[in-house]
Amino acid sequence: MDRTAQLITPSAARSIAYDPPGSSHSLHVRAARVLEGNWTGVSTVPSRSLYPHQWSWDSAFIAIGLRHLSPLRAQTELETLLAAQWGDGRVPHIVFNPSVPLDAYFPSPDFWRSSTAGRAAGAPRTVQTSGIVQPPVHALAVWLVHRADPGLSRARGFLARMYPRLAAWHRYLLHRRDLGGGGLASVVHPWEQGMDNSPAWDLPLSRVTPAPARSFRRADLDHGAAEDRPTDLDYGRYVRLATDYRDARYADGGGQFAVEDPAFNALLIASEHALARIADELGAPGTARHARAERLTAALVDRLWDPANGMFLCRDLRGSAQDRRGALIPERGVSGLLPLLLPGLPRDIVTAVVRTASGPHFGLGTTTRLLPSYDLLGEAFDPHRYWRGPAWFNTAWLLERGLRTHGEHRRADAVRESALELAGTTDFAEYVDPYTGEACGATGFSWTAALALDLLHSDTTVTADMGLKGGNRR
Ligand code: 9WN
Repeated sequence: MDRTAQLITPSAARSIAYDPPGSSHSLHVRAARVLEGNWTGVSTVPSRSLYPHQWSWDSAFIAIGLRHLSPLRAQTELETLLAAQWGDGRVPHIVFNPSVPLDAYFPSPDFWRSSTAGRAAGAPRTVQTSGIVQPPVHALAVWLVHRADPGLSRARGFLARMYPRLAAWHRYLLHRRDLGGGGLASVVHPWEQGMDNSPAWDLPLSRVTPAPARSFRRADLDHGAAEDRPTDLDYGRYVRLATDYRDARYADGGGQFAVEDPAFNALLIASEHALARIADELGAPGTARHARAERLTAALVDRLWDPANGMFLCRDLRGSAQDRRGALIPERGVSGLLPLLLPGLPRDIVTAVVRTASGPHFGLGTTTRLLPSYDLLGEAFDPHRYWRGPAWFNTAWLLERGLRTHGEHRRADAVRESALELAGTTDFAEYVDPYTGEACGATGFSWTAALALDLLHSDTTVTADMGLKGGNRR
């Protein structure tokens, strides 16, 4: 039923404009093949070589694209992830595939020891997972997947089964992870925020003593170029933070790293809006959730908006002892532009964020081909090293959606065009040099293919807030 031939047919013709010269297949067909090749039967790996398990926010982005090929598969992707949820509500950042050898990825299940070290926090017994989380894109993905085929979704009770899990996930983040006491969720490890080696983490990470290099073996360097990946020093610190968290039985609040991040919280707020729509659909009015999403938007502005920089910044909760709320980290990362996604963002902030994105620090529509992950003028900028400059397709997709949400269609069209073009010319690269578009990291990367599909198939002619506040758009 679900074979590539069937997955690739609908609307394939729409991608013809993005096919590189000499290519015999449309972008739609090629993206579908990537997702087909990375499908394991119950979920999709981000990359066969570099990331051979299921990742949390990857799966949400992947499901958003998969819904255009197979709504059933998209539902299954999210169901598999949420089946590995812990009793305390956290959704783990990796769900391990038991048939993959332990040395294929580091840190492996024997590092995290979820079923023993995570027992008090309610880790599942039947599946091995990591103990940290990733950005909460899931309610948004569930909502968009439902809208792709509401009949199938209702017949399978998709929303009714997902809703309590998503509600518990948001509860975990808003209660156990409100480490700053101001209503926002904190991340306790750079991997949680998803932009692993962003220069925004350099300051908070500088206080962390790295684990000795001989105490672990990186598997990523078997597949990725060392100059495109985080350094050994970064890895030593990632390992120290994860080890300490595990040894504290994954109890929250005690770690050395605690940061409030704008993109993580913006995705949580967008997902709160989505959860409100899901509640409406299930006949339990989501008004209170919409109101909560608006309150969270106000908290985001209150705690992380920096008018002088015209963008949101991260707050380092373990920073200055004098400032009860911690200090804002003076680094411009792409994360600080992504609250544009929020329908309730005040107009003056929208204007300032769009100006910053289009200015010299990010070069949108001027010096860059795709939105860089970090300040082009920042001291730490490196066009090839992971999240320290390269452009990623998930952030481009989020910006495109944000621009459309606020009626910036011309700019959104330009982001869409270049993301589609670069996805095609780089064979769905993991990330690209923001100036030249040269491929970096893995190719055949799942969220690049999935989000290219979504951009190909989403309606660009109407205001697209992804139906978060009402209406019937996909
Ligand atoms: C650690 C899977 C993940 C993405 C992250 C990206 C990278 C892992 C790694 O790959 O992180 O979680 O090994 O570097 O930074 O955003 O989810 O694609």
